[in-house]
Amino acid sequence: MKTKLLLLTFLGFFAANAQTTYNLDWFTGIGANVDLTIDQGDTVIWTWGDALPHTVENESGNSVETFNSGVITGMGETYSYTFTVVGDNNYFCGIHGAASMSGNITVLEVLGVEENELNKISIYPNPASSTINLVLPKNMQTGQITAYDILGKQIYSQEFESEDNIAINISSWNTGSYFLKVVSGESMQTERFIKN
Ligand SMILES: [Cu+2]
Repeated sequence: MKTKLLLLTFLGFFAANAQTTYNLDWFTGIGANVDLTIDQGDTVIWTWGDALPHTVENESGNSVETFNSGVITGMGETYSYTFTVVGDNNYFCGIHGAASMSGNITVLEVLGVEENELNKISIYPNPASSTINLVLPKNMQTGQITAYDILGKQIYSQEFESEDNIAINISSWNTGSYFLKVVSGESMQTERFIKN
């Protein structure tokens, strides 16, 4: 069991390195140039910088991917999206409009990346102290999430269905390293994260 977990740690490092997470602030009046250039498979996290309701949504006809956060309200709230299609994605806040809140995410092709690499689960923030958010790939939308501590002891388990962003409260967990295993049909992935 310990050998297996060490191997998973090793594989986890490679998976984490293949993908980058970017942070963007998102608040009324931030402007029309909330732009980023990223690679295929990278994740963008928008963090609400004021207490007003906002959306993050693609501009129909001017984006290669379709995404919409729905209305989210609250300082420090987040929305994340993992971009896998090469091209431009103009997006805006559907409540305050493009003049007040908009930008473009340009997604560059990554050569030699397997389809699998674009379908990794991602955990943020990492390290985390109170809540971890889990972004699941499109081929893993129903299944079971299980967390293990470094000794392989199961700490947590939940079923999930049709959610692309799952929040898990870890505030009562001991500090240290954990493995999060996600099983969906025939697919299984493990990622490591740190509670601090
Ligand atoms: Cu807004």
